[in-house]
Amino acid sequence: MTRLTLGSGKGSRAWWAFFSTFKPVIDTNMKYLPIDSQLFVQNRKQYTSHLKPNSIAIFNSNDEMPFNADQTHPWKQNSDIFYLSGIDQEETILLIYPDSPNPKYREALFLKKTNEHIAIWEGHKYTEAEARAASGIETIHWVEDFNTVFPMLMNHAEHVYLNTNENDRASIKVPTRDARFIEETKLRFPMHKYERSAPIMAKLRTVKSIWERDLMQIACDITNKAYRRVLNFVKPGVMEFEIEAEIQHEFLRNRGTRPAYGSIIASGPSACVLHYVDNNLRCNDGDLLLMDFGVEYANYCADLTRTIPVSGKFTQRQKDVYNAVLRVQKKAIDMMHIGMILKDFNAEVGKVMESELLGLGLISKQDIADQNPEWPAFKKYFMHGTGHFLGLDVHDIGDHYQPIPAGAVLTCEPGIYIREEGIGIRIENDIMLMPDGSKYDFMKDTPSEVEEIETIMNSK
Ligand SMILES: [Mn+2]
Repeated sequence: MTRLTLGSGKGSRAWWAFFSTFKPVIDTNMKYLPIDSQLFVQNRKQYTSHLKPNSIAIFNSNDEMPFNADQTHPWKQNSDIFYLSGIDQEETILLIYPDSPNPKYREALFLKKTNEHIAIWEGHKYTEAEARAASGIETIHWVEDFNTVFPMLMNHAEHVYLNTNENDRASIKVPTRDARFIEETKLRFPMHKYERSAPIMAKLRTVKSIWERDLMQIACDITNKAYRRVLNFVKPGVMEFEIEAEIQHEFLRNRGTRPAYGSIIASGPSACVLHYVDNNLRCNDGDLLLMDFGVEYANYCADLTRTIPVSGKFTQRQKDVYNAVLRVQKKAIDMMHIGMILKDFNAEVGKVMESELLGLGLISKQDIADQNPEWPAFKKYFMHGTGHFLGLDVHDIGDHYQPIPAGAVLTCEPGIYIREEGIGIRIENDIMLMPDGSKYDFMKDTPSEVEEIETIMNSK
C-alpha cells in the first residue's frame, strides 16, 4: 500500500504536485488521498494520556439522516471519531480501553459489515485490512460483535468516557448516536463512573499537528483555485448561482468532498445579510460581490471570504472601504498571538475598526463618546466577531475563554457593512499560531490586494 508521509513539515507544495501522478493503490470510497495513519495513532496516544486509570471510552459515528423515500442527506463523519481513528464510514464504533485485562481490546474498531452483496448494492466499505491500515488499530470487528465485547469489558472497567457535542454554537435538536448510546449505557450499567470526553477532545483538537496543517493547506489550496477561477468568470450579468457552480466544479475536480458550509455568493446589498445563501440574484455592473466559501477535504475545512468588484474595477468609494477592511485584517493578524483570549482579541480589533470607521466618516467621535459599552459604535458596521476556530468543523471546537495555545487555527475576518450604500465587504484568511510565535497564513497565495484582484479580473 502506498502511504504518503505528510509529516515532513516541508509544506504542501511537493504534496500538491504529487496529485497529478498519484494512482491510489487501494480502492477506497473516499475522494481524498490516503492519510498517514500516524496522525490517528498519535491522536489516540494523546487522548489516552488524559484518561483516569482503568477507563473505557466509546465513540460513535454520526447517523445517516433520512431525506425522502430511501435517500439520506449527505453524510459527514463525526469529527471526534475521525480524529481518533481516521475511519470515514457510518455505523462505526471506536473503543479505547488502555488498561484492558485483555490486551487485544486496548483499542478496537467495530465496523459495518461488508460482503459481496453489500459491495454490489451499496459500494465499497472498509475491509478489515483497509481499516487497520487507515487507523493503525489492530483489532477490527464487525459492528454486531460490539454487544458481546462491550459488556464483557465493562465488567472490568471503572470509569466510562462518553462523547457529547459541547460546541458552544451547537443547538442540538436530534439525538445523535453518541447521545442514544449514553442513555442506553447508563441504564444498563448504572454503577459505573461516567466522564466526559468532550473537554479532552476540545483541548486536543484545538492544537493542529503538522499532518493536519498539511491537510488544511490542501483544502485552502483547492479553495484558492476556485477563487481564481471565479475571478476570471465574474462579469456584469452573471447570476450568483452560476458563480456558486463554478466554485463547486473546482472543488470536486480537485478531490474536495463538498463545500464545508453553504457558500455565500452575495452581490450588492445582499452582502449586508451575513448568512445570505439564496445566491439567486443577478450581479450588476458597479456592485461589489462578497463570496464566503471553502472546501472540505479529508474532513478538514477551509474558510475563505473575498470581496471583488463585479465590473473588474473598484469605484473610489469601494476601494476606500475595501482598503480599510484590509488594513484591519492585516493589523488583526499581527495582533494574534499564543495565549490571547478570543474575547479580548475581538475587543482589540474593534478598536482598530473604530479608527477606520472614523476615517471613513461612518461614525463620529460623538458616537464613540455616547456609545453603549455592551454594543460599541463600531458594531453598527462590523457586527460579528473577528475569528473562530477552524479544523474538522468550520466552527471548530475550542475554548473561547481560555488562552489560545500554539497550533490553534483561527479565521481572521473583519468586515464593514454599509446597508445604506449597498456595500458589504469582508476579507477572511485562515491563520495558524505556530509554536515559534510566527503566524502561518493558509491563504497567503489567495489575492486580496485591490491591484491584484483587478489585474487578474481584467486578464484573460
Ligand atoms: Mn469564517
